[in-house]
Amino acid sequence: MIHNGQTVGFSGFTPAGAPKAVPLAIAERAIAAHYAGQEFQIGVLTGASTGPSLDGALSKAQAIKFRTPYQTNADLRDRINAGETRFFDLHLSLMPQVTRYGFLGPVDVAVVEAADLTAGGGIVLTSGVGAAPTFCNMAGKVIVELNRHHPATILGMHDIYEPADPPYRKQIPIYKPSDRIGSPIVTIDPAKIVGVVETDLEDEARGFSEVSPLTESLGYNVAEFLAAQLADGMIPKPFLPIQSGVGDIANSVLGALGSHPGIPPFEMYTEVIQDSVVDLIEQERVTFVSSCSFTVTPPALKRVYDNLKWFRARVVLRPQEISNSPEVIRRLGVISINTAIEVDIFGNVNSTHVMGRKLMNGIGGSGDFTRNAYLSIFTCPSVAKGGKISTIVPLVSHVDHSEHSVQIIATEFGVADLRGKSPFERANEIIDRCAHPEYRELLRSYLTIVKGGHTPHTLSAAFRMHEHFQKTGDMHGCSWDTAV
Ligand code: 0RQ
Repeated sequence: MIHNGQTVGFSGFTPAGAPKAVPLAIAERAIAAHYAGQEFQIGVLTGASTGPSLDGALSKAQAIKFRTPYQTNADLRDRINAGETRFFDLHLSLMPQVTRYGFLGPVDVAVVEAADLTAGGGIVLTSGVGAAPTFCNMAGKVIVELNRHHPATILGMHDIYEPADPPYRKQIPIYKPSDRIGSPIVTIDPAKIVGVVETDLEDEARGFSEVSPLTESLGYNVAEFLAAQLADGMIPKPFLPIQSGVGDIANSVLGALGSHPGIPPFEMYTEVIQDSVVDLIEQERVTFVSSCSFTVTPPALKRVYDNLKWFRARVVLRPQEISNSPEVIRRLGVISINTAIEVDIFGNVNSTHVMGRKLMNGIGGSGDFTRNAYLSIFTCPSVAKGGKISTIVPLVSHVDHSEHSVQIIATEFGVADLRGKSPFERANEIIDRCAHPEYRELLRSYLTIVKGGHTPHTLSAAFRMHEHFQKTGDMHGCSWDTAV
């Protein structure tokens, strides 16, 4: 049913809710075709990243011609960076919309993981929604992976809503994270369902590293800052909804927010629920979460499924077009917290590329939230690769979030507040509060190379720290001497 050159839309968001058996079968088919000297590659559309059975197996089988919008898989990353797979890095909120607009071409087949099927073409999704409703609507054929690992009683956790396209679009009527505006099921013409594959497979979300002294300090700094903002009246009482990205730092920051005495129980309007949020919901430190997925480890998901009634009253899973909607994010006043690879002294953020060239994961939903947040925060350790790389640099080697959208930077050393500051003031704030002490003098001296101009850049020196690392394997020892 799936042929060379076709485009397939897969359900899920992160490994949560992504199909596993059908992509493995497609990978086998590709390997057999390649062995027989035939071409077999498909376009892979998803909600976000997926797990080893989808991106991993298909990229190992050299079966992915085109991929969008986000990935985290090591094999796929290698193929993208080798130029073998074309990758389109896209804001996640836009994925359903650009699919409907036809910007990515036709969707031939949708493969959707379901917890249950109802009479009349109703699909009960599982732990992640992603762009599944749109793929089901757009595709000519739908293949359902009916995964018994997810209980049918998850029915009611999802809120499926697809906005009309311009010029007929109306406002998305969400005024608080818990508002429900759609249907608990995806409804399609049952005649489009060309196959049902029964499975019993757990989600493939990765675990987390233990909280380290560094992630603990970073989390504490963000929590202290937000508690002080609340006490000063800069954040309205009782508090605003939180969005948090994925990864060890994000997990640790959420843990710190949850345990800080100056932060009251709060709501979240976010795209992923990580393990720490499951803890906080159980502890009633988080009172409600609107999300696109449960990106949690299998033991954490088991806790959710063992206590479904409790969690269904406190969690709604939405399509990414709604969980990441700029309109709703700005209306609700979301506080966004995402992770940077590098930050420059003026507040531009690189979340996606190492040394300007090598893709790490992708922008994900970080841009949807950052640009529209009440308060936009980026976190990162002050150094990478054992201190040989300063994550604070004169100019980022790739721009994902510009200085016009980024308000707060936090590292393990402190928090820089960029609001209302000129480029020169921002540079001093970031260097003094966030840079590693070993790199502070070097960064300060960058500001003195030339005088004048609104933004004190020296074009011939702006990437000197990166160049020095590429030549010597270390940013230490870099100087501006020959740069001007
Ligand atoms: O590499 O594992 O080889 O040592 O980058 O860095 O510190 O482990 O951090 O896992 O939280 O990932 C930005 C990639 C951070 C992630 C990023 C190297 C570092 C390590 C990972 P190693 P850490 P994390 C949510 C919203 C996308 C945007 C987003 C991400 C590896 O958070 O993909 O937030 N964000 N989306 O050593 C060279 C530097 C480096 C560096 C870090 N300056 N130079 N290497 N590394 N900084 C996602 C969704 O929307 C679903």
